[in-house]
Amino acid sequence: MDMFCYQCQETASNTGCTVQGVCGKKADTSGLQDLLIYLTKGLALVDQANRTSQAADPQIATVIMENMFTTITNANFDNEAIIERIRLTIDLRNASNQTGIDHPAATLEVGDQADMLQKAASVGVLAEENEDIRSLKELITYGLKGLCAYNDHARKLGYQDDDINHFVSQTLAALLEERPLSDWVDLTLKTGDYGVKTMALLDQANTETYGHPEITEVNIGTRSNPAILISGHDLHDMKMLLEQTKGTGVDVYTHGEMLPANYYPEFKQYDHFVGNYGGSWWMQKPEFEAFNGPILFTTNCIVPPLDSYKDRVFTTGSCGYPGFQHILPQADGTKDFSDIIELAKTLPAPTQIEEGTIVGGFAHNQVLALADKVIEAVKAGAIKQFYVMGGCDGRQKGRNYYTEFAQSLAPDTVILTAGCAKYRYNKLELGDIGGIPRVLDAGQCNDSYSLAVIAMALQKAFELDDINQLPIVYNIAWYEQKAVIVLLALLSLGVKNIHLGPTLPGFLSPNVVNVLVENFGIAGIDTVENDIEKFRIA
Ligand code: SF4
Ligand code: SF3
Repeated sequence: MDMFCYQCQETASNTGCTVQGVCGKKADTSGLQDLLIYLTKGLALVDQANRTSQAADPQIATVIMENMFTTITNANFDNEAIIERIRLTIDLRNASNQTGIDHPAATLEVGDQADMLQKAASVGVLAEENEDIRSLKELITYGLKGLCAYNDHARKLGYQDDDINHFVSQTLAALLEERPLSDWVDLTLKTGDYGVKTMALLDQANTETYGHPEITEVNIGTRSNPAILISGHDLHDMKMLLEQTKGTGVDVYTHGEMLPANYYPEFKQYDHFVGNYGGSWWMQKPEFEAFNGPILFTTNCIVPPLDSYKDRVFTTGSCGYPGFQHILPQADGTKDFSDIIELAKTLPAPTQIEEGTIVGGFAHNQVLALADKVIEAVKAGAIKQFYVMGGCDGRQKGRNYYTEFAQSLAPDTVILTAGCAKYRYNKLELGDIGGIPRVLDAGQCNDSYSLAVIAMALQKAFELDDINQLPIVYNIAWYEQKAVIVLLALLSLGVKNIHLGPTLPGFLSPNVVNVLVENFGIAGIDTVENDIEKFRIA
């Protein structure tokens, strides 16, 4: 059976995974995900028709969000879970299709897995034959996947904006249509506008619920108690786990994209929240082995596990892996993590792999509290340039570039970061400039929103007409679809000349790359030496 997927940076030969994903995704899982996306567009079509005469259905919005999130790179490898979502989507669509929409995506019925895979074969990415239109449609789809993931986190904290949900459903429905290229360019930009709106909503949800991130020294060593490692982006799960482990003698550590949880006042109050263990997602095999205790994935990125630890991994939310125990929410939305806690009590404490601390918590509120100091340092010439180096990390060898680039930057530069890309340089000793650390970590990839807020505040402080007049260079690393929405959001805010690496997306056709180069000055990366030279202000 063939598959075709080119949604992430590690896609085979930078053109497409066709036999098995570099991520470990199998052809059948890929086919089921294609079918789920197609049916989600059908559900969106029904939603659009209903919205002309009745109030929006929040259940449809939720199912759309969760379906999109489920298909993000490294989120869900579990065929059973995807099949369940396919059936749920069809049931909801049929129950909601009062206007009798007869598009195939709104009427398709499925039988067993073999039947689903047969039907999936004609609705995948390659069903769109025009290379440029396919490229733009997928760029929009991937942006929407990232947007839906962020929107889903906001929803779990009780924050929703139907304007965002409406846009998502409208755009997914539009993707079933044939339209001229220019329409897809417009929709790409509009997806970026809504990316900003969604990241702002999630920022509001996180900070109103858990307080503003503040400067924090995060412990990266271990203690002697048994412990649970929590990974992914879901702060709501983080809160429930901390509450339920309180007084049990079980400690909690973060991994990968959960590191920024350490910066929130709400989470800091728990004495058994010890710190962060290990590095970014792709280091999970040796690190999970050494951790000894249970691991909870709240979102991507899952790497197919080693036998040595696979029996102590749990998933929740939109992620899943065959054989991992999955924790479902109860009727009121809360989750019962007692199985994980009980298992932790029977296992040894983590093996220490590092010691010391790393500093983070430089989200917009904290940086703006230091604004006078920062502005003074720029005016005095102590800080010459800022480098936004946020985004994703990945396992490709070429990503050493980011470590070497950070090391080669002049001492009068400051790195602004968010997302797991930070692990390429957040443990280097890069020092500070008059007390301002040279690596300012705002948080998770969605906290790239904070970097934009900081840039806009600096623009105002220096009375500049254009955000591009600031001494900020954008050298961003991407891997999965959340980075796609971050990129589109930055374009929406008018940021130009973004460098994207380690490779430009394989899903961008040469003509679409030209559009991005001509209108936004998007470029790839070169050698560290050449880029350091090129980006430096004289
Ligand atoms: Fe390949 Fe990436 Fe798709 Fe996995 S998500 S199948 S690595 S393109
Ligand atoms: Fe993505 Fe896996 Fe890091 Fe949130 S989650 S950034 S790659």
